[in-house]
Amino acid sequence: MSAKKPNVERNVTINKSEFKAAVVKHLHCTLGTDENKANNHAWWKATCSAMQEQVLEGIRKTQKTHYLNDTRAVHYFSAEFLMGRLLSNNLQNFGLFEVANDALNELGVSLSDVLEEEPDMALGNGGLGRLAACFIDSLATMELPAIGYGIHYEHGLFRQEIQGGAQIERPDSWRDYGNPWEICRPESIQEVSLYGYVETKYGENGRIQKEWHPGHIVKGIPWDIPVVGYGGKTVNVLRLWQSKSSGYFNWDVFNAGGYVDAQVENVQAETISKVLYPNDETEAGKELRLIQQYFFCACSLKDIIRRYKRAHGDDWSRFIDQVVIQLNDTHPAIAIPELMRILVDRAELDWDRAWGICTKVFAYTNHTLLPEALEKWPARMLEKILPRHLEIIYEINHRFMKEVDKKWPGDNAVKARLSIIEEGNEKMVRMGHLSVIGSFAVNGVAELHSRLVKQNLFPEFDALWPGKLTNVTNGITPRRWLKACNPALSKLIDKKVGADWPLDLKKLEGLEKYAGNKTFQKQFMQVKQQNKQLLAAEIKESLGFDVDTNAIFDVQIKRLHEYKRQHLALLHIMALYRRLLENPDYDMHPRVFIFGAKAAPGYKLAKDIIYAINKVADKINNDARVNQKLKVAFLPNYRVSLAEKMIPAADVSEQISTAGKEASGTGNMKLALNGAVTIGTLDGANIEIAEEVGDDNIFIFGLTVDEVNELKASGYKPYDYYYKNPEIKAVLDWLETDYFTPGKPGALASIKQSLLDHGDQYLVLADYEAYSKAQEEVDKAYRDKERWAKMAIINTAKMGKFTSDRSIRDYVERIWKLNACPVRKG
Ligand code: AZC
Repeated sequence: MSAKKPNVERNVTINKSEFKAAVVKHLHCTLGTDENKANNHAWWKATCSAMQEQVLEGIRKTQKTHYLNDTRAVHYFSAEFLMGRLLSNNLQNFGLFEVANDALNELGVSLSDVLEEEPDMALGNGGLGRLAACFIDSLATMELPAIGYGIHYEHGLFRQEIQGGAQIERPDSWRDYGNPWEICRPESIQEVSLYGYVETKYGENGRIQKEWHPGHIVKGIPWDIPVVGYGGKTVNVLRLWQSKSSGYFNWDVFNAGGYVDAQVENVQAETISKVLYPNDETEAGKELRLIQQYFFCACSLKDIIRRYKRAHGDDWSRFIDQVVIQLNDTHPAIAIPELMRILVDRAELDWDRAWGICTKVFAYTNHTLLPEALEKWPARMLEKILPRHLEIIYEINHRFMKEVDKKWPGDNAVKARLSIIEEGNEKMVRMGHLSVIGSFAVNGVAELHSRLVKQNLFPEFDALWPGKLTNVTNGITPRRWLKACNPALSKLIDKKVGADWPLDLKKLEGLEKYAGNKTFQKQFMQVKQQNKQLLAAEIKESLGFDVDTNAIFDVQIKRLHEYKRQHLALLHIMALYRRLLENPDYDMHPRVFIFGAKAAPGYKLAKDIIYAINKVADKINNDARVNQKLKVAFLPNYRVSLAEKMIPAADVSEQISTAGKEASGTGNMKLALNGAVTIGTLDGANIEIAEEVGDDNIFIFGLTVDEVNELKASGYKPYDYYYKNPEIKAVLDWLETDYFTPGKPGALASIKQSLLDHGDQYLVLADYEAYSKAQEEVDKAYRDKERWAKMAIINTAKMGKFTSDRSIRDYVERIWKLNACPVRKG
């Protein structure tokens, strides 16, 4: 049966010989080299430039169409966009992958080698940044007018090296040799003010006028990264701001004294966009971080307003019809007082009208309940960097407190909880509160998480504004996370359900009827086997040892964090090792535990866990008594392009966070989509994955959110588990010896301490036994080849809900109220 062609009308028609000619032209005319001299890097650049011709045409047509239709657009504000590589994605989305492959082939060049030349665009830490990247892919694919706004970091997330088992951070330099995709737009440069003081003036009609005299002005230079929708019709852009010195220094302010302190002089404008903060789920609280946030929000708002004014002049009445701004977490929350400042101080609207506009423009997504991730800024820091914004925040709060008093008269406790300002030793500005108050919609990212946002994080806000707090379950783009990263499985799927599933992922349900079909099972598992071989080759190249591709590939890939509990997996690996040493006939199917994880450079215990995984891996992999059955591979420098190799090869997906802590997870969706079976807790989107695949096709274990709360309330004592369970005791004690770190006893002891003496905040020991039992079930299931194949197929078949197109549809229909704006040929 031949594959049905996708039901997409493509805007691009370029054949192999034209593509070939374009590549050669760029090799000659853009790079000044020729076919004989060019290395893969040059071929990569030439191929990108050939693509870029199509891309630029797409951008031009898209922008013209949006302008002529005067469309309402969503503006996705995010401090992070974890884009990964673009060439393969752009080729796929333009439908030119095969064309390019054949064209390069004729030139004696391998497209897959060329693709490997592209550095990842790693302008994000983890889930939040990758979600933003998936969302802009869906927006373009669904032909929605959208623009992503963020920061053009010179250095993205650090490159991780492992030396002697420990993580070493090296700078990431994704654009050292130029980036062929980005387009500089000097015509849209913006200026941003910082520091200085506020002057109060009285206007003719008695109106109080505030004037901010900044101490420093920096320039924001926009770089546009194309976002090619699947089908190549709409090409939106991601606009990233780079900071540059404006050469401006306010001598008046300086001479007035006191306002511009020594630090201001030291501010180097270029440092603002120099580096991405490498923290995931922890708020850094650093001055430069706040400046980064304000910098990109201020540039982006000016850009939006410039575009609006071009069509509507000074008439603000249509602003709320044209503009919606989604705040990706609180990182861009400072945009709320900035828009108020523009409307009240610059456009001279009265407060109520300005606030009416503001609160119809912003919507806010919360991504975490972890207290250490909820941003708070010292009022003093805001006053210094953004004095007018602090005044505006106080005014917003003052008016809001009156509203609270109407609902709960005289209740000071509720006021203290709801106030944007947290009183204490040091007055703090709560950015989450500001975001909820300044937005018309607030969402969590999975059903459970959104319920907890309402119940635990913002209960009174929910009571005050019923319906404002809502859920939009996360999603992933199936174009990158199945079609592009797993071509063998994609082709197999095409044959069964047709080729338009990348646009309509529910079509995968058509696979369900083959789940019990022996032939299909065999084909499906053969693809998995091929992908495992590719990953085994990667492991060999990166780590130097062989892994058995008949073993279960058990994969845990995500940032390293105690709540994600990589150390729970580690304790279990050590227990398996111990069981095998005690009983060489211990009956288990061979397994390779594969990890990928970066730790925030300042997060000591997370780095200790990486070290421990590597040390335990060294020992096990070199122990001939066990290494036929057990291996551990920690692949360094986990990133999008490595995920694309690991995910298609996974048999088992580890999603083992403490219930209530992982807001959603999106790796869980990517792995299941590629036929991995989840072992996981009832947390985040795991719950919704379980609902889709059914209890027989997932291994759920461990405490529920309610049980976690009960256990904590009743006084959790990790030592009880240590004394009760001899395996837990043995394994924890083992960590203290020098067995894994010869000559260095105690080198892994911090993990034991955190679990016993520091209270095991994430209930690793409480969930250990259930996890270990669930792993035995996994082992049993895998040995039944038919049962496993069926489970794997059903996982792929049932992932339709988790396409980011569905998430975007939810946002569009329930929050953004946007219309698609098709871009036509010509
Ligand atoms: C992450 C959540 O931890 C993860 O569960 C979720 O899937 C993802 O956002 C996308 O919604 N949160 C973050 O990355 N948060 C921060 C502050 O970095």
